[in-house]
Amino acid sequence: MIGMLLLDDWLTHKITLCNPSEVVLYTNTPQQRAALTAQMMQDGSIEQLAGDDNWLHRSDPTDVARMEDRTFICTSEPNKSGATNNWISTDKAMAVMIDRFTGAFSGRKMYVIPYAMGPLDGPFTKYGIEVTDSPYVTLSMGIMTRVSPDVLHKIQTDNPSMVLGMHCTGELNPDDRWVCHFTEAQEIWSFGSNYGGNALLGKKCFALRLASVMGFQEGWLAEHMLILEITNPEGHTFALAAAFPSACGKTNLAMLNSQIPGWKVNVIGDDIAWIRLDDEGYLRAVNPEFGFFGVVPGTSESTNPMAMDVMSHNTIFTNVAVDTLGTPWWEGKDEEPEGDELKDWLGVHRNYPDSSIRFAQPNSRFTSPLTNCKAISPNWNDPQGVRLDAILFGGRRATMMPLIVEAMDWNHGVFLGASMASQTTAAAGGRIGVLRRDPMAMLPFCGYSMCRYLEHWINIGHKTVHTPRIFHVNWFRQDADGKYLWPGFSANLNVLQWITERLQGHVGGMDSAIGVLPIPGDLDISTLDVSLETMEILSEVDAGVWLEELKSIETFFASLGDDIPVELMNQIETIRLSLTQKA
Ligand code: SAT
Ligand code: MN
Repeated sequence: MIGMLLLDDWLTHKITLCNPSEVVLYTNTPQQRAALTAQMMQDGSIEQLAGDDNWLHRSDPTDVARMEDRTFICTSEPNKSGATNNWISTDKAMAVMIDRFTGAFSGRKMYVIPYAMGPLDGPFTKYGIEVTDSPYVTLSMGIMTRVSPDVLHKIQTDNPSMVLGMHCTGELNPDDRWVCHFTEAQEIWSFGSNYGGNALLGKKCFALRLASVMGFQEGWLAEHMLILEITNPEGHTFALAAAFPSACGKTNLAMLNSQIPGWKVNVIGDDIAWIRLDDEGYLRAVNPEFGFFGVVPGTSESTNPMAMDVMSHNTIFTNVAVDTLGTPWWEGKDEEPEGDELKDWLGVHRNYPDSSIRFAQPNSRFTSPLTNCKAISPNWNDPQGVRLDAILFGGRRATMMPLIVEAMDWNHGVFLGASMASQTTAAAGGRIGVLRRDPMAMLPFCGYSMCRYLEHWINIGHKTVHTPRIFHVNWFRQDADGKYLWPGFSANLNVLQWITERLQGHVGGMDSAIGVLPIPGDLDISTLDVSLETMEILSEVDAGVWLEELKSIETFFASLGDDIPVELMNQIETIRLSLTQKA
């Protein structure tokens, strides 16, 4: 991290290193944005789509998701990064980066982007500079983070510490792709990928990996969580944060379209929450981001009408297909494209329909400003954030995990988060559909030791006075034929309803070995096509299966290091005892 006074020196050094043809200080003014867009249309890196201010970018075919095996935590001493991160020494990583960046901007423009993470005058807001050679990254940063002349002015007058980020497109060679986090200096160097979390350095690199380290040092939490507010017919509003791995429905839940009269859901964020303890002992959450970077395939008027509206204007699409009218198209859109031909995500003309190919890349995305969302909370830009009433954890689990379970207390809740597991998706490189444990959905995003991180979670909860209640949800349980048992999407509101009723003390619960389950009939399904028998299956806890699950959790915890918090190990013993007594 560096203050403004040293920034000039830093930048001068980087200009000499990278040797650009021109340096552009990008503050996202309408003129700058228009000029950049025009230039990108000309060089072919975007094309205009139908509608108001909609654009399509095609990434390199090898560069379509985060690459966890090319993502590094770099510290001076080994093992500080913990068992779950790829570690390289600061010296080695910096030598590789200096080598890659030397002269790498020759003949290209260097964009220098000052940005803020969080509301401009917020006490918890942090600042960064991203240097990049990519116009696409520059344009996207202008949507995903706060970039403006005001932000530049703030940086120049207040001289805050800043996270510095270097990004270079390079050859886009998958084997020479590097996303390096220097957690001691709080610097990011990213080479060889222009995709989302690899290249928009404010997002996962700063707001999660580096911020998790800051949070550990400063006593707060940087989390892979959506933030929403739910209001009941009496006008009582509850704030919830929820952690799910990438592409498990965070955006859909955050933009939930209430079908139940009198209930409403407002979104504050769909991916990242910075959470702090306030003076009265509440946990407060802000969304440090300024936009949505959501998965497109599967989004339709029936699954997420709000997202459909969000991406109807001022949006950059990445890797979707496009029809002859310039309307974007993707699998699961539930609308036929115009004509019998589509350009697929690679830009190749293809006959439509053709069930043997994917027209849109499975991890294709939309990048839109938060303010596009009609369901944005009135508190979305509150510099103090919102007080959290509940925290949700969840994953994609075909079996055994109930629809909803409430933790007995904070430590048990942290255990539910720590033992979270999910079938992998297309959001990250690698195999799809494999079960992997992903504590708090932070496995790819925690910038230090997972054991220390979990201990930090335990400690923060114990400092709260008004402790948020913790729940675990699973929308993805399937029957023997692989059919989802729960309708998901807008039906998830019925689950949120039960949560608010628990918070108000209006409903009881059934104690089980793994947590508190809804009493049959309490979770209202009258608006849904779900039977009571299905609800029973969705609340089933099979002792034999769970005893096996505990073994697998134990093995996983051991893989995190030998200093897993004793509070979490104790949870395993308590649950095992309870299961064996019941079995
Ligand atoms: O590419 S990103 O990491 O920004 C999106 C995601 O996987 O959540
Ligand atoms: Mn994410």
